[in-house]
Amino acid sequence: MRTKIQYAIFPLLITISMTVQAQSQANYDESKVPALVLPDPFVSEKGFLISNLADWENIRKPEIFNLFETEVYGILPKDFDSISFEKVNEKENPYPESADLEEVNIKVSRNGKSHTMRINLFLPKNQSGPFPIVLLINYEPTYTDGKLVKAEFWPVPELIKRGYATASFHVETVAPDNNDTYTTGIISTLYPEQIGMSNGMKAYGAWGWGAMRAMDYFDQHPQIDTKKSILVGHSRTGKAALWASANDPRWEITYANESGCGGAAISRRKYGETVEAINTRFPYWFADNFNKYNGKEETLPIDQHLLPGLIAPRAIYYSSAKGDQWADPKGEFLGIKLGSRVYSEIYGKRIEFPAEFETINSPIHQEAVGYHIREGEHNLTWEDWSHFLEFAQMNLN
Ligand code: GTR
Repeated sequence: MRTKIQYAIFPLLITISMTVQAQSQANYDESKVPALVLPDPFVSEKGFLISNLADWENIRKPEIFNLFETEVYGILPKDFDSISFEKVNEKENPYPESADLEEVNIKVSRNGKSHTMRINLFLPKNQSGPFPIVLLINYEPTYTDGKLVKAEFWPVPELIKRGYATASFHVETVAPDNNDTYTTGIISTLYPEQIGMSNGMKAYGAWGWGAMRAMDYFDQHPQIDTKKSILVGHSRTGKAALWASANDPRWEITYANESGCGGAAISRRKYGETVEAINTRFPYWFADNFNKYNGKEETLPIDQHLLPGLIAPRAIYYSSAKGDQWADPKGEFLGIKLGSRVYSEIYGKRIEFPAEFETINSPIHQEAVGYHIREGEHNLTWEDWSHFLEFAQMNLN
């Protein structure tokens, strides 16, 4: 008979061995990357050339949005009946000297049912607001017993010192990061009609929805300046942050760190994690329709270089790590470099990227678009934050 611990450990061991196997079988050979033939951002589905702002915003951008919604991420529903905010006080503030902590329950009701999510917000003390806000969508434990669990991942004291308010929510508060239980949050309670739809909301829609509700709280907060708002996600939540920002124009800057396949990186490159690998290991992240492209990335009607255009002209920042080949750093770079064409050609931003990925030796901080690659492994580190915060300083209006 198996003990409880065995029941807990077996699924974990299976996940780890699937990860190791998927990562070791992936392609890391640049000579095996197919020649890139990518959908053109500036040709509409009917074949019209898109060369001005009106045609971009009225024709091509909605087409691209619909394709990402239907074929990749699934719907992020925007409707609900009511929302209310309640400050609670359950955890010790780890920074009583420099910041005030607000733990907030956000209760949302729809069709007679309700769901409550939790955000944690730190506001600078002894500085005068309203403050710019940095929201991190978190899938790491946040803090316990008055301490941040991974201080670099969410560097609250550094952000406070620089005059930001900063908040975070754990994905579990809206949809658990688990194939068996992801619907147990808002999906089954508030949006049950999405279940089973081929373009229905899954975890990324739910996590993006959580960022929107956090923004609803900031929007009515007298100490927060939402004109200066920054949404941050790492890896799986980097993908969610991009989709959230594509849906919610209230975010002024969006930062996706090492978001890889289905985030920053071009799917057609088939380098590192592929569409099939991600859909197999995480069938609850993307819309069911995304499975159609398993092993057939070249048949996608869009690719990830078209995602920044849904956020433009608001600022966007990507970063990679050299040791994170699974996320395909070159594909991430191409995602932002090619994606920045909408910023320069439609919105007139001054943008110049190096011709070759291999020649990058320092952060590339342009008007509204930025990128860096650092040494080291897959993680959100202080080095990532410090490069990004320099970019944010330049780009907060
Ligand atoms: C990996 C997954 C990546 C990335 C990463 C993470 O296992 O394959 O797409 O999202 O997890 O979130 O750390």
